[in-house]
Amino acid sequence: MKHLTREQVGQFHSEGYISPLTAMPEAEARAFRDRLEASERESGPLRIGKYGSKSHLLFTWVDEITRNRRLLDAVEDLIGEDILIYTLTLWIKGAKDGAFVDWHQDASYFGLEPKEQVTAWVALSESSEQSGCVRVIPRSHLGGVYRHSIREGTSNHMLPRRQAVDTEVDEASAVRMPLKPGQFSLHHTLAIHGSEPNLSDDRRIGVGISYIPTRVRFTGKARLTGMLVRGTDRYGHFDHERAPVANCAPDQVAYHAQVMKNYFDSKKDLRLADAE
Ligand SMILES: O=C(O)CCC(=O)C(=O)O
Repeated sequence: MKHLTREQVGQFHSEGYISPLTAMPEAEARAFRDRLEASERESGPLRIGKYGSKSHLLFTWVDEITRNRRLLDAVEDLIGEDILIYTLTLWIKGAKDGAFVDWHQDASYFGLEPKEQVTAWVALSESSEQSGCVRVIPRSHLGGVYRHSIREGTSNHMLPRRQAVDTEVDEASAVRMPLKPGQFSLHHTLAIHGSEPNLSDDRRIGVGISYIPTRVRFTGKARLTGMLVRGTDRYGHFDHERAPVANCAPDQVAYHAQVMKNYFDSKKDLRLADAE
């Protein structure tokens, strides 16, 4: 064990999540936030589906976060030492902007087998009950993949496809995962989770990193890419992504656009129940 206790690993398997864990001191997280805000001044809003997705290909500060030793040690304790990033999302809610995330499972639109993906959600600002921290339904990862459908008329839904789980969610059983800047939570790919709007006066900023062991494969037709962040890849199910050497270098921006198109196109041949 490199970071987690046996009890924490046990909790992940029985409950579907662990929180809070610490990746870095608060001051370091604030410095990352400063770099994020400098990138926003240069490149505009970091929107999901654009620069806010797979941002580890565009920004050196995101690449650095994904390779944080304590973060990877915790992930390694769950999935082993050969680790790829499958995707990454910057979850940014403005103060009182109404944005929320409906109940969903990550596995429902990832198209991965076996279902061993783990999401690490790293806070770069205070993620509290008031600012709309991530909520999870304990043990919901034990029920397999649920049907999802598109919620029309919900423009504040942060997921690009606005999907939500069709099953009745017992909200009373939901557990909030509040985090200080520099802390992170881990949730299972099948755990039903979501978050409420940010009612605080500050932005709520999190980096959601989807880590997979190299043995996992994509079940759709396309050949996808992943970033090897620890260990070796003895399977070759994914082409390895190229890390940025500067923020938004033109060739890397073009590379990101091509990777993103391939990623989103690849989901089109997955069944609706599983995907969008
Ligand atoms: O940031 C949020 O509120 C939702 C995060 C989420 O859905 C995820 O990390 O998978």
